[in-house]
Amino acid sequence: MKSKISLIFMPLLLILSMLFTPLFATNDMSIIAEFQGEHHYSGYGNTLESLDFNGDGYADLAVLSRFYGYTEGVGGTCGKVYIYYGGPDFCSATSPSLTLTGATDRVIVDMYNVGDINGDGYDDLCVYDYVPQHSREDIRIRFYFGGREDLDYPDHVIFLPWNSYVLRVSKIGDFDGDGFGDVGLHYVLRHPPLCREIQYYVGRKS
Ligand SMILES: [Ca+2]
Ligand SMILES: [Ca+2]
Repeated sequence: MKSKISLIFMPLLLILSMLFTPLFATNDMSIIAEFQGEHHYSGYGNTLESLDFNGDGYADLAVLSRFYGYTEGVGGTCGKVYIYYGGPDFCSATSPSLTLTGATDRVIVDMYNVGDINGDGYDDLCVYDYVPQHSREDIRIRFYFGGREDLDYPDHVIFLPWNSYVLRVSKIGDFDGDGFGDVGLHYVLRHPPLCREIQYYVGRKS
């Protein structure tokens, strides 16, 4: 369990190079940009992914605010994804170009750069969410193909078996050489007293 100190209203610093030097020492280390979450305990920066989502040759920054919507003593966690487009003018004033907000009954838990899984030259993003009931049913991973102008609807959805949860969705490249990027899915299937870890690979056949 992560301590609350990791969840508080902390700025997210994007550092050009650390090289074991103190963060605020006098040296040539440059801070590219500084962002912070929209409210306390939002978990902004809980996950960061770099991908070229709009296909312009510059890496874009995807940030997960894992506890977006949470109010201490009340709850209300939804989770939220922000995508900031990179480029020469990227700085602290850069606003997210795309956002995706979860819901209290469909909480965004994590996100992953899965590479170019539909072979169109744009990097694609995977978002993992679930229904926060005791059964943890309706585990879902949604795929958003890069190049789109919003995140309103996913391009592809995979539902996992009842009583499972995702450990990791991994970018593994074009594993079978068909021109489409493939994805490694690592999840746990909980059927007490047994608990099985499962890994399988998904990809699109040409
Ligand atoms: Ca880009
Ligand atoms: Ca793509």
